[in-house]
Amino acid sequence: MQKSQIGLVGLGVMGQNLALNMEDKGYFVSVYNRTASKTEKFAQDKIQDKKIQPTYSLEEFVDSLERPRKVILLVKAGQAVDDFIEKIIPLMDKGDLIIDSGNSFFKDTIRRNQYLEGKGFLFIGTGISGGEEGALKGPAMMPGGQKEAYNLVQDLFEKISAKALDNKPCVSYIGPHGAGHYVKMIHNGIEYGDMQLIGECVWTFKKALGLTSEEIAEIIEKWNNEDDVLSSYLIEITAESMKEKDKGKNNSLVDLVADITRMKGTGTWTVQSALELLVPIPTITAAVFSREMSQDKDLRLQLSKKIPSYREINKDINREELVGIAHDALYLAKLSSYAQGMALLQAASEKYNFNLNLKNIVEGWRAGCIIRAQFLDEITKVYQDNPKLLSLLVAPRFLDVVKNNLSKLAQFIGIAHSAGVPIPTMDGSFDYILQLGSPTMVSAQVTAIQRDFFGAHGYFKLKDMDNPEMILNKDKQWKEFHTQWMLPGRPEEEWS
Ligand code: NBP
Repeated sequence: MQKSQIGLVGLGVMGQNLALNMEDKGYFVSVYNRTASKTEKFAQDKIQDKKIQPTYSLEEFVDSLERPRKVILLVKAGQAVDDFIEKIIPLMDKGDLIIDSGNSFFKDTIRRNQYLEGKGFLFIGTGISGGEEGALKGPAMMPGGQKEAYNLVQDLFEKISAKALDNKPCVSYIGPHGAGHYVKMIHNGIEYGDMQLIGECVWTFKKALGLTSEEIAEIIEKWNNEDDVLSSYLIEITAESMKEKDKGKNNSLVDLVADITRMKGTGTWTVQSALELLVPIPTITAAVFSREMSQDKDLRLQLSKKIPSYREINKDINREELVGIAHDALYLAKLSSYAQGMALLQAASEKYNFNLNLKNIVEGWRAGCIIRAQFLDEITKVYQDNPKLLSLLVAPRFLDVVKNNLSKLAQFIGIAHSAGVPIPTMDGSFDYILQLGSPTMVSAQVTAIQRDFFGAHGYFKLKDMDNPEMILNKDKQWKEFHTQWMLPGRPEEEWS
């Protein structure tokens, strides 16, 4: 019997569609699922005339694969992946490859990679983005693991992945062990930011201008024009979904949807990683906290009866003007969010020796994935020109956006707040730019001296405060002091 070139375990939504995608690209595929009835149904309904072999035991599954065996796991992330690895490795041979394509936590992937490598197996942890449709028609893929492992599946991955407009496949070797899952995690964090930023624009249009969901959908739809800097999948689906009517009625569906946003964890992991690596990502953090706040529906209902709603006396706001301001504000806020995400990738690349190629990563997000956007072509060019760029905000083509749109973002924030709309991601994006653009953070001076006052934690003083170009850690241009706050005369002591 013809051996299959690839095996897939886990016939959930993603697994079924990925199996069909691989078969469509000419591969013989074996499939297995923990619950056999799902395999039976898949076999009956979807693969009658296809080169997909259903199997009903792990032994049958492993035996059906050509060597070296390549097995894709698409099961629920977490313990299920470890359990499955334990079940399948006694049946496999050294040199065989296991590919975890679920949304696994990158530190689990690093651990699994080491564990399996120690036993002689190859292991890839790959992020897959694009949901059900992406899995079927072409997802963006972010594989990490041994290079020799990637070489075994490069051809397959390039065939099944999405293709950008220039026909480049949306997949490339990301780096060792957990690099692929790390990059997928950041992709999802950026996605959280994008979604919340758009939501804040919608809310502002509703409250400041009193527009209906349908009217807002029409505005947003125009932002998806080919030559618009905001043109993206998320803008497209926001407009389309906001036009949807409740079944058989004239109400917009979105107005009836509960204001509760669930999440599965990748956004939270992104924020945790940022805290661990000390890289500020205020926009993405605000997006995660906004989802958490949305889940506190009962609390909001109770407290909103007591907390006075804030709204300044209705100012006359010109619709066309606000739409223009919102467009430019959203573009800059998005740019700020991507600058944060890319800075986190740079830091993680050093910390975990991922050796990330930012240009390839962004290039691979141009199609197939949820954050696909025209804007990513621009970011690709930026990293092509300068792979070591300090911040996306200062790339020449984006510095102009910062210069031109900063006052629009400030205006938008003012209008939204006046209308009583909370816009934490817009605030986060704006403050991030202001902080990075501040050679002296006065708030930090105050905090430093407060810490010394109550805890004798010391503070730094630059030798020459008149020289604004002094850099703290360079050439020891600073000294550490402590003021003896409790002693008369408050003598200052030099600590180093
Ligand atoms: P699920 O995440 O719901 O996983 C369903 C599959 O996991 C089924 O085959 C199920 O088998 C299997 N499974 C579970 Br649940 N527990 C298991 C265990 N202890 N041992 C073995 N198998 C187990 O479905 P999905 O939405 O297809 O997602 C698959 C992976 O892809 C997840 O990691 C997800 O985060 C990731 N992902 C999903 C999307 C998306 O849009 N859905 C996008 C990108 C990535 P059963 O049939 O026997 O219960």
